[in-house]
Amino acid sequence: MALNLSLIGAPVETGASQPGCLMGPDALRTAGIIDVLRGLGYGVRDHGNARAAPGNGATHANTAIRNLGETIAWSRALGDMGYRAAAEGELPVFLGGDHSISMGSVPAVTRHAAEQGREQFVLWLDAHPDFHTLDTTESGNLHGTPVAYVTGQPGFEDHFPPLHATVDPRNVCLFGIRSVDEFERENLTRNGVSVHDMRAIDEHGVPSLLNAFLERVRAADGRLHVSLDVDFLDPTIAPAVGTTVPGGATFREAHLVMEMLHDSGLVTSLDVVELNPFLDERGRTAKLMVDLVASLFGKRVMDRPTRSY
Ligand code: 4U7
Ligand code: MN
Ligand code: MN
Ligand code: MN
Repeated sequence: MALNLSLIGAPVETGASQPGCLMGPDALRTAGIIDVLRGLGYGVRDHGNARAAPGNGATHANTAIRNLGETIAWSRALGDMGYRAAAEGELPVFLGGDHSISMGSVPAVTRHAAEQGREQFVLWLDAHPDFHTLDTTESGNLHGTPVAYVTGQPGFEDHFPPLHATVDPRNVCLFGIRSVDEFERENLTRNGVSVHDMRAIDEHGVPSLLNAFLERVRAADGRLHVSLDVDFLDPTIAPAVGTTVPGGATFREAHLVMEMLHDSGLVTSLDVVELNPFLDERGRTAKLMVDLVASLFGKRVMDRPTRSY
């Protein structure tokens, strides 16, 4: 892992139905993310909260879509900032903001990977696949669309910034899934996306499923972006999210994922998204997210021989 982390605050809530994610980056800072990462030995550069140009009033034939122009502007701004951080050799950590920020973060790192001749992989830790296109979203909430955009599904090209490189859908692993819309189910299979739903995690456990994916990343000498949606976690431990779905990852499962990611040494960028501090209980979800990020960057209970996966 790179030694310098670039924190990019993305105060975005225009992709979600409920307001509040705007406060996410500041809540993560209040919960101590900078000191925790410095304490683990990293150089941390906090770029503060990004700003986007005003929305251009873009519209779409699907009139359910909300805040299209604003989301396009955020994709462009975060795409530029993230690309610069990655090109300077830092490891970008995007502090959301709702999940539409990944329409900037993932293209940014995928562009950098392509320029290095490296393949981009994405681990999507989420209750939802976020695989709607502009034509299929019924809620119109664009935080349900980033995986479709970054893998080059049709219909985005007339609206969103052109992608320097797309992520091969077969290099995407969705993990923790338990709320899938009909269109998503069919299209995920057609595109060869790996989907590990909660049933798969119950039956096989975190280690075998995650190790298989990490081995693929390693074999391809790929770069790995991790996108952590708060609703990956069970709502009983992480209430501060607008889209709660019961039956999520436990405290122990989530920490194990983070610890395995750290031991792999493969992670090259991260999103922490969907934290809605307005819905939190005395900062407990914000603190949990910071603790998970700490585990991903090397916090451990005991030293142990590093296992190579
Ligand atoms: B999140 C949903 F219908 N699929 O499109 C939609 F269930 O970033 C949810 O994962 C999207 O929180 C959830 O609105 C987006 C819905
Ligand atoms: Mn999501
Ligand atoms: Mn989700
Ligand atoms: Mn959500």
